[in-house]
Amino acid sequence: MVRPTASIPELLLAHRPGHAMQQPFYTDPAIYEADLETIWYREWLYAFPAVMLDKTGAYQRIKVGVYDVIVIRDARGKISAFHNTCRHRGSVICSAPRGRMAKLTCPYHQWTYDLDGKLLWARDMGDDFDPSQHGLKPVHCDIVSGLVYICLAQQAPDLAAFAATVTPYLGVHDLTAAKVAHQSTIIEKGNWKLVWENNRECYHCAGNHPDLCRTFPEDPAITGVAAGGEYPPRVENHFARLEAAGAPSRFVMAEDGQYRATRMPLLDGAESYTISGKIAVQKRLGRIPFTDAGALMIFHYPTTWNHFLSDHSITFRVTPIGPQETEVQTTWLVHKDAVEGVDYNIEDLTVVWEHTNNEDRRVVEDNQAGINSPAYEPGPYSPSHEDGVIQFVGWYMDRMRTAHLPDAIAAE
Ligand code: 3BY
Ligand code: FES
Ligand code: FE
Repeated sequence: MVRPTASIPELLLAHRPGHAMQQPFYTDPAIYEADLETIWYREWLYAFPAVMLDKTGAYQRIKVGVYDVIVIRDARGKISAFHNTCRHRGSVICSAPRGRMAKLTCPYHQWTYDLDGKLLWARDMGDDFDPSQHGLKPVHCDIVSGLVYICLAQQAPDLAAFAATVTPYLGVHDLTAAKVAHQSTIIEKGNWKLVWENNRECYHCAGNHPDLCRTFPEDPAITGVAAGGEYPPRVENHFARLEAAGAPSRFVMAEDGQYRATRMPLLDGAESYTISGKIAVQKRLGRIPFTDAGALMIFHYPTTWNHFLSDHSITFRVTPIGPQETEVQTTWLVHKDAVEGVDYNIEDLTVVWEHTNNEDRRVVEDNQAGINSPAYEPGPYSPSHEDGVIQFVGWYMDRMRTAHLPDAIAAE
């Protein structure tokens, strides 16, 4: 592959608004590194639903770039996150992706930490050794309506505005009363920004998502970001009906574009993302009084988009693995008392998004492969169908300009 001759500031200045990005943004290891430093190591990152840590000592391990993090529930029920590196000589403490520990014992020399990170025991370290100075290093960790977020920065940005915005929307979905019915983890051979660009439009849906298109409207008003704009009467009526039933629905977006929440109708008569269009889970998760409530869609850059339905909820987590490799983890949540084989079956619950994810993997990989050609030239986005992509690229470019361009130029 041809190495870029341009610097990051030059590439940022060369970006043409309304167009796809220059090739190095999708290919170059130096830009990938800059993405990690500028975005992934600074922003709040969605981890998983809190109900995944259902017992004391249950943990999940999360790797982002060079970081390795343990998220664990302590004896008081508090969920915290720690760097997965022992304060003795640095071994990882948890080597499995998930599990349960009574105490966090390092496998190397058995230094043993409490579930709150405090060092409890270290053998023969001498009289002047101070255990209180050798607790596990904390990682910022917060829970928004049952969804765990972490932040790797020393100083975490504000999460309160996001929490305040989405909490009323999420309340009716009762995510704390959920259990994980299924989880899938796929690797897409494409840059993380291509995964997002693809997610932020449905211009590709009719040509690629036969199963999703049974229930999900291709209408750009549904996926896009016509913020504050006019919605067709069908959508306005849906907002009014759902809000009257106690389910906040109207489109809302962060000032800086990092997140959006909106509850959109599905195709006429459709209730959920199933082949039949009917609900997939008879014992429904959440308190929306009717089944044709559409989908509450929340995204939060750079890690997550979500669909909260009248019967179940689906969260998606994006993790960059390399310049041309991204993990997408999908988690299906159902009511904790819903019984598999009685109230739902995994195949009907998951088939539409398993297919959709696989189709999206293919289009992202094809997109990446074509971009890798020296003949690639950034083309224009559709102003109507791809306004969501323009919005995502705008958010990304803003973050990169703020970090990599001198103030005077970034402000222009
Ligand atoms: O996941 C999303 O946000 C949307 C909905 C369906 C496909 N994608 C464009
Ligand atoms: Fe963990 Fe030695 S590296 S106990
Ligand atoms: Fe798609």
